[in-house]
Amino acid sequence: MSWKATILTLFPEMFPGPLGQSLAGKALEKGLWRCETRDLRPFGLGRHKSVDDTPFGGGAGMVMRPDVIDTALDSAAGAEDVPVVYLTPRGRPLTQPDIRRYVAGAGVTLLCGRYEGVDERVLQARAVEQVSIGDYVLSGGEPAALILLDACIRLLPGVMGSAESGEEESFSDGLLEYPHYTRPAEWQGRTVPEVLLSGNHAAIAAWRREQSETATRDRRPDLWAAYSARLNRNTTAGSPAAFRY
Ligand code: JFB
Repeated sequence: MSWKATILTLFPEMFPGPLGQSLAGKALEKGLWRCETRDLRPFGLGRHKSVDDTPFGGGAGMVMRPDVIDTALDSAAGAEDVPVVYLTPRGRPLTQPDIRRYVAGAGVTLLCGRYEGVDERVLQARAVEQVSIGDYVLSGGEPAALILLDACIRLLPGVMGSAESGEEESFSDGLLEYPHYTRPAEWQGRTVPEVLLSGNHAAIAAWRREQSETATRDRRPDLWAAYSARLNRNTTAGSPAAFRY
């Protein structure tokens, strides 16, 4: 059975969305992954199929009811033994190791909230993983779910072809990527760094490493600190650079 994404959402028509195109779309057609949505609306209560209610303690907005989400998750229980992930600005940051872990399993169940989010109790009761895609505010979990899935799908066996097979890029050694150049060698008066035309592969590798380090130091002090700490640990211990992120 292929890798399966089960998505609980009030907006099932948002899926596969952009993942029906390009690399992910081809993979979907080839059956390398499946995209199954569960509309939350039919699990709503009363004549209006309400999925939300006012927050205890007061405040703005509405909160998605735990009973409604619980029943919806039961119905997705066919997605046996896969992690249930709730995309939320309160979550811990989603990282590439998370993505690799999801890809290693049979799939994921993604809970997409709207309004102010989901009642905390159902998240605790069902051991739901809470993750965030970044420090900015979305209107709901669906775009975050699409991003999580995009990151997973490109790592699935057979999706990418061995040339760029997924993991040889940003973050794989904890540094940002070096910059890329292609033809023409001169464009609008801008040239390509000499070393890249030299054919000297050792010099090219050294230049790329330096570019990666400079970009990481300037743009991502958080990654740089982690990388530096690791380097120090490995050099003071006398161990070679056998580390893989
Ligand atoms: C995810 C969401 C909302 C509370 C709720 C459901 N990085 C991220 N930013 N925003 C979200 C996210 C992730 N992952 C996100 C799910 C929901 C936002 N909202 C709206 C906004 C602010 N506070 C509802």
